[in-house]
Amino acid sequence: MIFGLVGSPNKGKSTFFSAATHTGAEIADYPFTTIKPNMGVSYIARPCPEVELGVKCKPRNSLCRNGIRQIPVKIVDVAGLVPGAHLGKGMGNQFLNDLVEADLLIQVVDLSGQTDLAGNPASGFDPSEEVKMVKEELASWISEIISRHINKISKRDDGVRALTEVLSGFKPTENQVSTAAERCSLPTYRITWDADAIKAFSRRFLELNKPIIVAANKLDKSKPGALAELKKKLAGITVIGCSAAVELAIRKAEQSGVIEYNANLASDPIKILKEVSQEQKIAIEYMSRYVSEHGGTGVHEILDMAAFGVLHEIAVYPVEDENKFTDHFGNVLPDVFLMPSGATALELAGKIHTDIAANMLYAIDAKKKIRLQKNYMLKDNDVIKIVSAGKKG
Ligand SMILES: Nc1nc2c(ncn2[C@@H]2O[C@H](COP(=O)(O)OP(=O)(O)OP(=O)(O)O)[C@@H](O)[C@H]2O)c(=O)[nH]1
Ligand SMILES: [Mg+2]
Repeated sequence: MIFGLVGSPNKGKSTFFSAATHTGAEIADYPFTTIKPNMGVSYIARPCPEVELGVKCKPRNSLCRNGIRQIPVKIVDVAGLVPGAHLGKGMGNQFLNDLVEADLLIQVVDLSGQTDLAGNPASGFDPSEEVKMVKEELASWISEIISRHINKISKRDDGVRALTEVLSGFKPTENQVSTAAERCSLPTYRITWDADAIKAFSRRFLELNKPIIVAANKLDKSKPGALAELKKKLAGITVIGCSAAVELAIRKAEQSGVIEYNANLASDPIKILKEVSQEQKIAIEYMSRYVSEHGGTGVHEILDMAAFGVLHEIAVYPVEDENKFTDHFGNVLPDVFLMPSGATALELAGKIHTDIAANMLYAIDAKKKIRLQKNYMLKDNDVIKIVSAGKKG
């Protein structure tokens, strides 16, 4: 799974990226600090079945901390988007291509209103304008791609197939393309759409292909009520407040061994481990108060919400031994796979190996020890053994 960080310049994308991936990205108080995309790995969290099954897991494709399974997701942090980006303004549009593969976009906005659309200092700037602008720029980018190929598309009978091919970089399903066209009441047999129709289609396609979640950043210096106001203005979009700067400061202090951070503890989530200066003590007390008051910094809440709340992914654990919950080598609950909700046991088999799917007989629910049909619809947190005629799953 890939999340793309988008937004206008100077909103805190690279700060969010560094805080989430625990790697350094260049951060500065001026627009266009980021030019080349930063790529990194972060984790989304789910309760590990080791707790309910009373076993100790040995993860291979993920991590487990205090009974919480941490599943890797890729994050890409790109240059800031400004009005006219699709025409080459600002850092141009080449970096838009870095977003093409993202499954979801996290738009970082400045909730404090202290930067404008170009990332320059402002006061009382309305962050909902940033969301509108980014949507328009991304839709224009898609429109440009379609317009470039419209002659070729119009010669094909099956417009859905033709568009799916032209937009193949986005890895769209034909269903996304046909639904977007239907929602604009546009015919898809031998497409002869004008510029307005292409734009309308692109907006709908964007909604389906790149769902957006809004990270209302700089909450630490925003006015009270700003978050509620933004949520009201962006009704229909998931908006979560966060302070990427506080998360980054905590992670840095943790990495240097000064503190221990346990986000799950309501009181005293930050423990001081070393002798610290008065200045550090004040900073740590501030961070501690901030996370206690807000129930965290919002950064990981946003990542979890993106995967499980917006994309509706589920976490499924394939095993080879349904009694010991192990793989071939005896690793307990070794792998966790993210699957789209509605995925079947057969689709899980396909994700393990095409041969296993081809020869699949049935599946076993390892928690309940019951046999499941190939078309069994997987549930979040399922532990599943695939039984196939050739190999065992
Ligand atoms: N108070 C506060 N400041 C923040 C927060 N997040 C980022 N900043 C500051 O905002 C400025 C811009 O941060 P960056 O992470 O470089 O922003 P960006 O969106 O990547 O900017 P470009 O790469 O220029 O598009 C820096 O001075 C950060 O320290 C936050 O949560 N709270
Ligand atoms: Mg940046």
